[in-house]
Amino acid sequence: MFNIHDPYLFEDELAEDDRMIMEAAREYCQANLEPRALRGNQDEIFDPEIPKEMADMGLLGASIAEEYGGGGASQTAYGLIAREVERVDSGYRSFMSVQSSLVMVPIEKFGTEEQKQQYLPKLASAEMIGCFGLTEPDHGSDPSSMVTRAVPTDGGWVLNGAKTWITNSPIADVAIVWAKVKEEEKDVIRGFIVETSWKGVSTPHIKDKMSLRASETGELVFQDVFVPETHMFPEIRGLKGPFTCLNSARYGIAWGTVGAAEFCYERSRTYVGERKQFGHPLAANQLPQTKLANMLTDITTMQLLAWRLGQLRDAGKVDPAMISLAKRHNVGKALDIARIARDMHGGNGVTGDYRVIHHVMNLESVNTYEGTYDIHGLILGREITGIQAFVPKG
Ligand code: TGC
Ligand code: FAD
Repeated sequence: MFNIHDPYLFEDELAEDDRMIMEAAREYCQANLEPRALRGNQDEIFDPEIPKEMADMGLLGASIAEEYGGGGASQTAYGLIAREVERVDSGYRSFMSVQSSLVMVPIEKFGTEEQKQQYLPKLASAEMIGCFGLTEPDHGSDPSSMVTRAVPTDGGWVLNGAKTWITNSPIADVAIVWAKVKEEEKDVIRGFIVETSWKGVSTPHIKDKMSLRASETGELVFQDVFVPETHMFPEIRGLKGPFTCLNSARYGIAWGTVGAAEFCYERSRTYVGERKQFGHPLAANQLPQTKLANMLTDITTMQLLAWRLGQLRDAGKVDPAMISLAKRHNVGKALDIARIARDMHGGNGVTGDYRVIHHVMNLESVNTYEGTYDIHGLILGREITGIQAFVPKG
């Protein structure tokens, strides 16, 4: 029998543990997150209770090792959690992605044993909130040109510079900061764990975003901040550091956007079934039917891409370009689906209650962050042709 939610039955293939995590995440998100997400989005409020609730459900650091307070779950499970959170709100999925992939992953992968013991359990339990500082006011798509710099001093480093568009920064206790240092006369990018309570750190909130309104976004400003030597990642050098974290977060977005697209499709199906014009349900017309058929076709490709990518990540067989392909495709298709869903709801589509415009606005940010749609196109173009086209020739 044709399944109108999962036509190629990928959920039948899930391991039992992954399915249980998915079902628990769905139940929490629908019962607890959903009722608060609309108001949060409209009033630009990040609910401070939600991190703790997510932690209690095991949704933070789900794939981090259990010995550090993580869930020890599979990559597929991490993706399935992102799908359930983003079905409700991309802003809360952003919070979860940053905490799990962009803060806990680098500490687990690049940190010393002491750094792991000090931070990972507190991040898993939401006793601490983290953020990730790569983008700067003048350097977004091209982080290699960053100007934030650390210079050596007695017992550590002095950090100066500014990062912007930083998810969670206004509420963060700790920031993973990427900055240049001089090593043998050359600039090298290194990673630091910086506590936001330290002297010289400020985290101004970016006001009046029209997208991801329930997510706290801000700056990270460093004025002569002393960072002890113990707070530098000891080995990792270059953009490989931040990009390794981004591999995990971009993969999560490939899954998260499946949830947003599924919500918009299902909402539209219900709406055209109930709404009558010219004496018939809208669903009796050819155009709404083919719009739904197109949505479901795109959602099916999104589901299968994300699911297969999870399997490949668990098997350790992923090249970053595979993640670019899925992030770019799935965000692009989710945005198309959300915009069409908005149109299918007519005037009601612009109200908060139906929740489709909420997804349209959120997905605009998701299309831009963690590498824009076009930057991921150029990453794929470089793989296909062997020629980098980021820097214009001539
Ligand atoms: P390129 O020459 O390509 O690479 C430099 C070094 O990095 C290595 N590398 C990677 N390593 C692991 N994973 C990846 N995905 C990697 N991509 C590159 C590469 O092997 C090389 O290593 P080595 O040892 O040879 O030095 O560097 P490039 O400067 O030419 O890069 C170009 C480009 C455009 C691909 C890159 O700059 C890029 O991806 N730009 C997009 C920037 C971006 O994604 N920013 C995200 C900021 S964080 C964020 O948005 C969080 S939103 C959070 C939320 O709310 O969910
Ligand atoms: P630009 O790089 O100035 O790009 C502008 C346009 O030019 C884009 O369309 C881009 O595709 C295009 N473009 C750029 N270069 C090229 C080229 N070579 N060829 C063709 N087209 C090109 N960053 C963090 O570090 N941490 C965070 O937590 C974080 N959270 C964010 C949350 C939100 C809500 C948003 C909106 C952004 C966040 N970001 C974060 C920043 C995000 O990663 C950047 O916005 C993104 O990488 C793009 O950089 P930019 O905004 O400077 O745009």
